[in-house]
Amino acid sequence: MAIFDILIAPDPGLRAVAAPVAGVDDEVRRIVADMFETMYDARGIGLAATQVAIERRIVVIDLQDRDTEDEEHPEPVRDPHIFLNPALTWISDETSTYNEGCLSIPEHYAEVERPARCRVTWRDLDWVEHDEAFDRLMATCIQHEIDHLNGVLFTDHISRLKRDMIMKKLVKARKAS
Ligand code: GNR
Ligand code: NI
Repeated sequence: MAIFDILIAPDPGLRAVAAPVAGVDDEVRRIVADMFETMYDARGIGLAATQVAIERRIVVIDLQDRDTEDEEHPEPVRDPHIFLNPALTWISDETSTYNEGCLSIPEHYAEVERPARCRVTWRDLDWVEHDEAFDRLMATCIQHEIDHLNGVLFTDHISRLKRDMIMKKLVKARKAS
């Protein structure tokens, strides 16, 4: 197991369009395991392979809040979801707004309006096909992650003024570090 480095915007790698996974082998299984380790370490609720410089259509999500650890239960409760080649097949007209964050845009958050519900097809590690509708935070998160696979960031969905402000601060923070 290993923790990947996460690309930080405006890294051009975040604009890559990822290629479909052709099948599951040990390499894909290792990437998924390391993506979970990376996501849990960074305390994110989702991670797309694009964010760790792997241009493959692989997403991991775990919406469990990170504060399930306590004295009686030292291990956090996990609810891991794996999506290989996820595709949106339907989006609702109704929208919802979440205050989104992104591990590739650290310490910046913005209200993002997206379709409130969506339908997604994907494959799992046994190469079984799935087709499910999602709402609430899962709908927002899977759309955020599929955006990453297409080189799109949440800042592409907000006003240019807010986007430019965030990007300027990210460039400044990088220069300072
Ligand atoms: O950790 C994350 N939180 C989050 C909050 C609202 C909407 C989407 C997300 S995904 C983000 C992790 C990440 O950057 N995934 O690509
Ligand atoms: Ni993100």
